[in-house]
Amino acid sequence: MRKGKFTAEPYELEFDLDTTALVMIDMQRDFVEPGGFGEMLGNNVSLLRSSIEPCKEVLETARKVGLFVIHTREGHRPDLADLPSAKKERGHLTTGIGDVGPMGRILVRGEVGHDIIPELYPIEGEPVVDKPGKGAFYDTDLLGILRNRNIKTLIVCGVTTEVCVHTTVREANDRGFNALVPEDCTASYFPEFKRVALEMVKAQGGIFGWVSNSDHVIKGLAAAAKGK
Ligand code: C5J
Repeated sequence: MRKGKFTAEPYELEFDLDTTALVMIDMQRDFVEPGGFGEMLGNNVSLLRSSIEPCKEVLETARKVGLFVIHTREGHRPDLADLPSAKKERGHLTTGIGDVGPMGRILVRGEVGHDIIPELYPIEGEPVVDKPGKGAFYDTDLLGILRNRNIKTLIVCGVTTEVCVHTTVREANDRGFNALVPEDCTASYFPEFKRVALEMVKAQGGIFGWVSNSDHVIKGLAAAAKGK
């Protein structure tokens, strides 16, 4: 028996450890670390950093119980051939995507700032999905990876709540997955956006998915692993 239930809103979510995956969205240095692109844009990265410890605890438990773990990174090819001009031009930034920022070329694969923070670094066997957009399904091989593992339930953590996490949860919902977001494992530069984004996920009977927290997720995973 590898089945369990997560305490969540709007109601408990039943899951099976063998068909559940943890998806860690864009915990990249440029978004989360002081001195990165996010901070360069004037954002307070400490708001995002509060999610690191809960993410780490969920990740460690997921690894212990043998859950399938996937990481994503937002970014582009070094030649920027996959960067739409609309995305490049948005915001009229003097230093934007592809330009040299504080941690190398901004959101370019292979650069220091594009990489995942050391606290949550992927280990062997955990696929890293590089995504050019906000949603983790758009123009990536994530759907194939999940289907090949018969995954049905996603625990979605990471940053930022209302941008890449929310877009991914919506995409997952439309593709037939049950997605759950542990609220302390996600963060936004704008706390009000985080609050509303999570309200939207669980509204109307869970129109996009479920909201829980790291404690409930850890307890749910551990109990399922013990067959309780
Ligand atoms: C943003 C993300 N905020 N990972 N990316 O541009 O949410």
